[in-house]
Amino acid sequence: MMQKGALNVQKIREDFPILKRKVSGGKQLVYLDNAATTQKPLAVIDSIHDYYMNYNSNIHRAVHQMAEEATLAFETTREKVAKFVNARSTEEIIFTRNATEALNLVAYSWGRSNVKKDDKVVITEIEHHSNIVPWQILTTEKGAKLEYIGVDDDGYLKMQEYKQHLDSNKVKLVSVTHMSNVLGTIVPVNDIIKMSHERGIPVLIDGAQSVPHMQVDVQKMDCDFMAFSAHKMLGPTGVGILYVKKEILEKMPPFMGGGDMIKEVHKYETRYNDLPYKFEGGTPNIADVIGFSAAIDYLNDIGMDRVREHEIELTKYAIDRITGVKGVTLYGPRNVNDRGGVVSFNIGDIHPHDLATIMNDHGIAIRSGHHCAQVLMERLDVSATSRASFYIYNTKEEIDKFIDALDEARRLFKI
Ligand code: 7TS
Repeated sequence: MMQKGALNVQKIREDFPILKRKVSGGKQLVYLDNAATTQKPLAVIDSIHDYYMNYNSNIHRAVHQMAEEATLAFETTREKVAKFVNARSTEEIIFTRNATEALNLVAYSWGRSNVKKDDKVVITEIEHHSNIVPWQILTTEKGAKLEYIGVDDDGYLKMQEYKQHLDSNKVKLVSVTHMSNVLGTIVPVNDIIKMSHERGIPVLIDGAQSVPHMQVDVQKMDCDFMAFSAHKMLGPTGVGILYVKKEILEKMPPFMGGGDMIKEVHKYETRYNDLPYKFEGGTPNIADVIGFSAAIDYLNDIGMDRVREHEIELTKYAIDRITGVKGVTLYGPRNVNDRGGVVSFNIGDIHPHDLATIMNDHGIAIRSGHHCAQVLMERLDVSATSRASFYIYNTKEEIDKFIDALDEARRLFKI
């Protein structure tokens, strides 16, 4: 049953045993690295344990009872995923290892058969490396061009540049993140998709940072492809999801050949399996896909609107407090309605790794570095930033601890 009102964070925290952990010689853990990966509730851990303890079997093959149970549990997750993002059917949901593999699947399968010499693939300056490198590989191989939509100083995409790219007539694909993992910027994907479709160009959405944090509806958005990862939304590692509109998927050649993706194999030819299995060669990550089901149930029980509300509240609080700390440079939009729960910053000339080390001494886990977004780092003219990122179990008290530690670092470095 979906809950109502503000989140009962203390109750939620009870479901995450790891949050009780002490680190750095007895300090209470404050986990603020959720954009990298989130913690897992007991229900997810138990579900994986239950699979290995009670019905471990390969799927889609044998007729014995345990194989049927495993297949059913695996396919139940697919149904839940389809519903979670409002796909038309489970045929449109492909399991991969992570968002990176999902993005690469599109580049290798759809990209290789559709992108030709002198065509353009349009991405943005705020992309994660996983939505840059596959397109560099593809465009280099094909003699095609990779073009960027720039980002302005407030962290918003330069939509005028996007229009100019579209007007150049050679664009074959637009691939953009829904939410920046550094700036937090929520990209106006509806406008991007609409403008692109007016010219018959498909759009791939990197939903790795959006699907875990807000309601995402692929039909409403009308994206053609969307990639995301289970591990960033309470689920296990090793499970990625690729959504593709069925009419596009039907025309795509397979990504990897092997078991499970075939119907019949003869000496020199193969008939491929039905959708989506045609794109799932080899034994998949059965245990973790099954575990992901419990993560989706958990998020559904809370309701994605409430997840988003909680993060808006935390982000607003964090931005208000951090802007009061002397020497801080904050990146990304100031309006919390335009951003997710990711706060990237620098303070004086403290190297982010030094800051993260000081934070760690206080038991606080934040991320420092380029966040796999070096193109954006170049645009911001920095080599690295520090980043705090939030989820359903984080509290304002934890943000207070983070600000206190930041203040202490500032005093230590005499800023
Ligand atoms: N796209 C975005 C926007 C991401 O933030 C990430 C991971 C990926 C793709 C790749 O996801 P994966 O599951 O295939 O690794 N982002 C981060 C991060 O910000 N810190 O660690 C991983």
